[in-house]
Amino acid sequence: MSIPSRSLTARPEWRALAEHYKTVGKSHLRDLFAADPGRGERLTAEAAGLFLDYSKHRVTDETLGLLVRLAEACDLSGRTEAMFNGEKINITEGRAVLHTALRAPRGATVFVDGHNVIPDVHAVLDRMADFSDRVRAGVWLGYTGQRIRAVVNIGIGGSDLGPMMAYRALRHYSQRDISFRFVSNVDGTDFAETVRDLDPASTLFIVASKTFTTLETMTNARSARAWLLAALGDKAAVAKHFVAVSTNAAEVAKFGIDVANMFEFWDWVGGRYSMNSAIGLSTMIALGPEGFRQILAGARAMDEHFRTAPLAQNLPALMGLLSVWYSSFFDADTVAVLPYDQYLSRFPGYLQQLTMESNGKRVTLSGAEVDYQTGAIYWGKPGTNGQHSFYQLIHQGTKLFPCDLIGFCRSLNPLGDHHDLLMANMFAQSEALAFGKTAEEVASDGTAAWLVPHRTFPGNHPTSTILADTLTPAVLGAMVALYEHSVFTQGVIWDIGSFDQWGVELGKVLAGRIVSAFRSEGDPELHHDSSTNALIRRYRARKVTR
Ligand code: G6Q
Repeated sequence: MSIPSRSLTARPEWRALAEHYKTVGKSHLRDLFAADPGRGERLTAEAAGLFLDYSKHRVTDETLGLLVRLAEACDLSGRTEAMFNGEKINITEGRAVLHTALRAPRGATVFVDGHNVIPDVHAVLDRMADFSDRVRAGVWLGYTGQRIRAVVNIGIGGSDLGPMMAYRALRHYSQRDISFRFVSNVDGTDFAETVRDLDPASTLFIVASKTFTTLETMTNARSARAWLLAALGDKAAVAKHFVAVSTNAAEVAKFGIDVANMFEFWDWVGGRYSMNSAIGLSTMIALGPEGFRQILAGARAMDEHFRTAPLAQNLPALMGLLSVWYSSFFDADTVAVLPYDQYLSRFPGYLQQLTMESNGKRVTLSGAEVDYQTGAIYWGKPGTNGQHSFYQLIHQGTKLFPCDLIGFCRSLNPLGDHHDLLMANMFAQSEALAFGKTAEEVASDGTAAWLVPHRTFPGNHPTSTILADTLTPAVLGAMVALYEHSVFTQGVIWDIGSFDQWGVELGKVLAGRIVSAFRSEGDPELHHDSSTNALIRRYRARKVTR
C-alpha cells in the first residue's frame, strides 16, 4: 500500500510558489509585457547554438526566482552530479544513467562499479566508424558482391524513434545513394511495405534491440531473414546482410548473427536515451562518422552547459522548471511541440517517448503516491501544417496549451521566399497565442456585435521559442540533450524515477498470454474478463487460418 507523500508540497519553496500562483496565475501576458517592456530581451538564454526566448511565459522575475529556489531545495545540482558520475539513480532497476558518457571525450573518466566506461564507448564508436565507412564506400558488399543500397533498421521504441527522427532531421547531410528505412511495428504491413521495392542482394538489416528479446523486433528480424534467404538461398548470406546492435551477445548469436558484427552498448543506456550509442548506427552510416561525432559534440556542449550554468541561465533547467510550473500549478495537461521545420517532422513523436515514458509516473522514488500533477502529454506536428488543423483549439478552445516553437534562421533548402513565410508564421503564432485579440480590437474594425465573441482570441497561451541558425548535426544533438535534461529536471523536482518504464514491460508480458490462446487447438479455456474472452473467441472464429 502506498503512503500519500506530503514531502514536496510541504516544502516552503513549493508553498511559496502555490501562494504566488494565486496572483500570477490570473495575470495576462498582455499585462506582464505592458508592465515590463524589457522582458522580451531579458527573459532569454543561449547555449550550444540554441537561443531560448521564454519571455512569453506566465511568469515574473519573482516566479523564476521561486522556481530556482525550489530546484535548489530539491538538490537539482547534486542529483545532476550523481547522474553524470554514474551513481545508480535508476533505483528500481539498480542501474546508472549515463547517456552523457556516450558523448564524453576520449580522455574523460566515468566509473560504473569501479570500471571506466569511456574507453568502451570509444572502442564501439571506432568500430561503428570503420563499419560505416566500409558500407558508405562500397567496400562492405552483400553476399553476391553488390553494394549496399538500402539500410533497414529493425527496432521499436527507443531502438527506433531516435534513429528514425535523426535520419529524417539530418537527411540533408545523408549519403543519397543509400536509402534508409525503419521497420518497427509487428504489423506485417510495416515490413512488407518497407521491403516491397528493395533488392535483398543490396539490403543491409540492422537489428537494433537492447534486450534482443522484444517480440516486435525479433518477429520482424525473423521475417527479414526469411525474405533474404528466399532470394539468396544460402544461410551464409546472413553474415553479409545482418548486423546487430544490442547488450545481449548470447541472444544475438542464437539468432544467427555473427557477434563480430554486433555493436555493443550497456545497461546504463536507457532505450529512449540511446540514440547516441550504437543504436545510432543507421545515423552514422547515413551521415558518416564525422557527422555522427558532430551530433555527440552538440549534445556534449549542452551537457556541459546543464552541468555548469547557473540555474537562472540554464536552458534545460529553465524549460524543466517551466514544465513543472504549468503541470503542477496550472494543471495544464499538455505541452505542444511545434517545429517550424519539415526535417523535424518526427521530433514531436520522438519527444513523446522521451518525456512521457520518463515522467509518466505516479509514485515518488520512495513509493509514495504523489499529490500533484506530474508529466505532461507531449504532442505536436510541424508548422505551418498544424495551423490548418489543431491550432484552432489552442487559440479558441478552453484548455491551456504551453507550446514549444522551434525554428531556424537559415533554411537548408532556400527556395524563393518560402523560409521568410515559414518564420513569419512561427513568430506570428507565438504573438497571437500570447496576446490574442480582445473584443474591443475585434469590434474596432466594424465587426457586428453578435460576431465579436466568435472572433475574439483570449490569448495568454505561453510559448517557448527555440531558435538556432541552421539545423546541423550539432544543433540536433544539443536539442536532444536540452529535452533530456529538461525531463531530468522535472523528474528531480517531482521526486519520481524518470529512468524506468514498468508500463512498457507490462505490455511485453500481456500480449504473450493472449497469443498462446490464439495458437492452441480446439476451444481453449480462457481466463480473462468476459469482454476479452469474447473478443478472443470472435477473432479465433473469423481469422483466416493458413
Ligand atoms: C525505452 C523503452 C522501450 C524500449 C523498447 C525496445 O526506454 O525501454 O521503448 O526501447 O521496448 O526494447 P529493446 O531495445 O530491448 O528491443
